Amino acid sequence: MSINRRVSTLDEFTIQQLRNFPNATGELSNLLRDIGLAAKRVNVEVNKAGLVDILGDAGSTNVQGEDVKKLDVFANNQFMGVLRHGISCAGIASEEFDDIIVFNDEISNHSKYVCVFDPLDGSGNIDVNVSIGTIFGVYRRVTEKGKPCGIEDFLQQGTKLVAAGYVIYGSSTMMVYATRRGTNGFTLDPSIGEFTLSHPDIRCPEDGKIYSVNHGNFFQYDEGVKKYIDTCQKKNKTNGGPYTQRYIGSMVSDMHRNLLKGGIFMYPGTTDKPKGKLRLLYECNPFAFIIEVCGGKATNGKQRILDIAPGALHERTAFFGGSKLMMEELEGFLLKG
Ligand code: AHM
Ligand code: MG
Repeated sequence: MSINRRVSTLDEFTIQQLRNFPNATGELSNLLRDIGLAAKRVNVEVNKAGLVDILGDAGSTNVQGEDVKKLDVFANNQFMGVLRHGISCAGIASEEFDDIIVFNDEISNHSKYVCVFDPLDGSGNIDVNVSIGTIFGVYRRVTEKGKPCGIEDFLQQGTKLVAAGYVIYGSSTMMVYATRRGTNGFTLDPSIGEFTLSHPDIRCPEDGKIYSVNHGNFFQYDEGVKKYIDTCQKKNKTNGGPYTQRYIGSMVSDMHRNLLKGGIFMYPGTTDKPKGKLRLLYECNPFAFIIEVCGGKATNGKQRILDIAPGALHERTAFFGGSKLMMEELEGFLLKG
């Protein structure tokens, strides 16, 4: 089989994008390619996850005598490793670490960006072969170049994101990333080991018929959320209901499906956890950025997710995001309470 040269690889695409910015240094393109590289390594290990009994369990030694690491730790190390050794990133904040990691070397201190990520979101699903993902966001640092980065580089509002994206390790592996110019999706072609442009200029359908929420928590949700869910289940001429309920329990998979097909994803606060479960920096902000670039909306029920000023690295927030018209219908219910 010959290679189809009409299809751009991730590397080619990011380099082509550079031509739109004559003064660009290429650091963002580099950073995105680094993330693609780490994703390929993680993909190989995720695909072997079902062989854990043969290869050895996490924390044990496998048949080759190597230490086996938990997959989320492995993924974390891969993303941290490529970003540390690349030229574009001054430091990271990861869902896996309590504090930021400042790279603090000559090259990194001169880098323009910092990166936040959840290396393997939904990792509780690994054992049962359900799709999981990596989520990331890129900020331009606000601290002085030439010096180590600091916490203020990471505690920026989502409106300041330069890029955000995710990798879904699913029936095929895809990397999707958004900048203010648009959102593009790349599918990994395993035969050549390259991410290739498969979903150019993704737009989220303005309306949809899928709602995604953990129904088990229904009686712990606010009245407005309960009434909206109730409406989703009813035959309703104005909204075209009843809607279809789809909930994988893996945010990347749920958001990816709804982004392409049209729908709404919700992780509301509950009486036990008023701020819900999802983290603002690593999960909610990147997805809010992506969905907005694609024409949709994301809020915490009271304000736009991207406007929230983060107070702490690991803070959580309720999250509602998806197709514009579905979000507006939901907002009507949340306002009334
Ligand atoms: P994690 O970061 O511990 O993997 O948890 C995040 C995941 C999301 O991917 C998913 O949307 C959510 O947890 C599901 O939670 P729940 O099982 O409470 O519905
Ligand atoms: Mg997570």
